[in-house]
Amino acid sequence: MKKVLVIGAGGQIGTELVVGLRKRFGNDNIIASDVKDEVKDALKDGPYEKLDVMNDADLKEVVAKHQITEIYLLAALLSATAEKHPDFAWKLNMDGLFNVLNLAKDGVIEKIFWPSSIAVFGPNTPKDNTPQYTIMEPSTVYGISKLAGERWCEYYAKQYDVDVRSIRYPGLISYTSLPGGGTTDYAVDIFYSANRNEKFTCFLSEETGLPMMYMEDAIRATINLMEAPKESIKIRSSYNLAGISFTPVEIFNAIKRVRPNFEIEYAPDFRQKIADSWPSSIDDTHARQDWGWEPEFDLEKMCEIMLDNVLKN
Ligand code: AKB
Repeated sequence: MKKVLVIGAGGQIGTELVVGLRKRFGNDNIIASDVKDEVKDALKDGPYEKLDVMNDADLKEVVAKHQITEIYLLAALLSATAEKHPDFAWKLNMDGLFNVLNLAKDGVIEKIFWPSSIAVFGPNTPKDNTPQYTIMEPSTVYGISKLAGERWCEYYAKQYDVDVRSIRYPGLISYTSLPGGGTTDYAVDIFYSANRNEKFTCFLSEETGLPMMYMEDAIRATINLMEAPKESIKIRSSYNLAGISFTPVEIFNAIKRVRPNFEIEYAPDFRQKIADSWPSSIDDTHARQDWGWEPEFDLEKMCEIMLDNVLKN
């Protein structure tokens, strides 16, 4: 019987992933966990455990208590916050991964999902349609931790037959739960300003193209990857995944078509340098071939849903 532990369930991805997994596998089979005391309303339909993934003993206790078979490890510090707290970012992003990988190595759990990011690429990577296999050389703490994590995932898969699966998420756009500490967060914040009729100050320049994805696509991709037959998962580092790529001015223009009075100004800050080191679009041929990935949301569809929902939530 499948018993899933989602670590970092209170975050942007975790919240929607728990809801998606509970819909598919039943509320009681999905245990949400987060380091925070307060349980979000969206997570209250099933079991919750307060858990710090860096505490190996506590992690083992929760896994034993619920007889966990699969872990989705989402607890991490994202790119912008990690630049401010490099030591802690490295510790959280790596210790947590090792604790979970070792549970699978020891045969305690059967399967792991661990998210990587477009941040594994760096300034020397080809920017357009970035291939799965290419120059990496990330220049951020977050990117370095994700690339190291990818190498460890592949190592554990090859050496110890650990069934670990991963996606290099682009920037994720959602309204149920806010992102925090990322470089792609402007693409969510912009909808709040648009709906409040406020001028939006964008922390990236207007021509900064980045790979993005609507959250519903990301959740579907994640669950599909985890449910795919083991033999179809050919890549054990992490899969490139593409959704929608756009620049701040392109998303502004898409919103302006629906909110004609909307205004924007550009005030690039330290996050500009991070964004400049990342790809502007991604080639996800391997994900399409290996486990049938196909995105459903384009810029217009995503903007429509976001504008309808951000303030309601
Ligand atoms: C970030 O901006 O740090 C994240 C990411 C692309 O991994 N959204």
